[in-house]
Amino acid sequence: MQTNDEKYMKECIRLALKGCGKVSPNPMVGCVVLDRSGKLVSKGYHKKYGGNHAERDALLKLKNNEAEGGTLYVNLEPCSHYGKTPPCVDLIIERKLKRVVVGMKDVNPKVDGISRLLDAGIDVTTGVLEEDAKFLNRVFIKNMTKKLPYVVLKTATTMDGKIATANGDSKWITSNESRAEVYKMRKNFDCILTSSNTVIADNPKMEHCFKCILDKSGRVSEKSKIFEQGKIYVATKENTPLKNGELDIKSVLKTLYKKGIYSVFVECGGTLAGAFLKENLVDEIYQFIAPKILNDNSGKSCFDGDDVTKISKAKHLKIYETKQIGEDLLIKSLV
Ligand code: AOF
Ligand code: ZN
Repeated sequence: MQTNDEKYMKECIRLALKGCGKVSPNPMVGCVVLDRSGKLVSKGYHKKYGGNHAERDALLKLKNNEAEGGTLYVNLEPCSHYGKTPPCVDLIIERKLKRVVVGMKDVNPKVDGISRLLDAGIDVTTGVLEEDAKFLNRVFIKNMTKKLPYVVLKTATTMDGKIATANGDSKWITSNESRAEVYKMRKNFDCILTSSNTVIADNPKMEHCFKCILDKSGRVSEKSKIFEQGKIYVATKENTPLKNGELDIKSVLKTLYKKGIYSVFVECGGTLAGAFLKENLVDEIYQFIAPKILNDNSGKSCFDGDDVTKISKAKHLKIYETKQIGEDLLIKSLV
């Protein structure tokens, strides 16, 4: 049974999602206002980066006294700082709300809205559908707390986890439909990241506005198709520190973050994918699985690594979505 608070918080999250793809690097936020009799009188959401916050959007639709004694629902702690807009808490206090229900506390260190509301004598309930609120803004949380882009790694494998034969043949493991889905997915990220190995082996075009190639020794030719379009940042040993003789991936991600890249879609072979995973730099995996079995243990695996002798040492992911695409299966999981 869901409570009333949960019902309205769900609505906040639904409204927040309307800002998806338009508010980055800000969080997605939705807001619902009930008047003192408990009637839903206004809704709002954060529509675009730099625009009004959800609470302001919802409250400004009401007459000055219409929310007095009422309840405001919002999936993220209302802000208390002057950013691109004035503090939402000031408006909430001014409009004399009686109660504020919050999904999650803001991870932005500038924000301390809950204590401001409590000081003003407003009742505050926090943590309603907190897990859903955190899942919604997982990119924002990663950016704010780690100062790193959110990383999603894509892989396309046979049912026995192979991405190519031993001599590198990989075209194609998954169906046309899956590959079309990948083209669509790329648009949801600020950057596609790949390795020199992939560029040299497959010569992919990887259409996108911003691409990053990890190419320690400058082996990739500028005549490769990937250079035909979009901006490209090539990480080499000249501009990136090394770790165990390889480019330090975390440094590359830090550099990308400083360039305003908040999310990265990694498409590469088993070597780099394995390194990303081992360094705990992957937030999510999108795995396409084709109904094919290579049946050859010399085939290339999707995640290379060293000997692991105990299953208890395996990375344990959390699947949050599965979908059939053409004849393949797409599994999305949190690492
Ligand atoms: C809210 N509601 O709808 C959003 C919030 O630069 P600004 O003024 O847009 O402030 C951005 C910060 O404000 C952002 O990092 C986050 O902490 C908070 N965003 N807060 O109460 C909203 N978008
Ligand atoms: Zn605000």
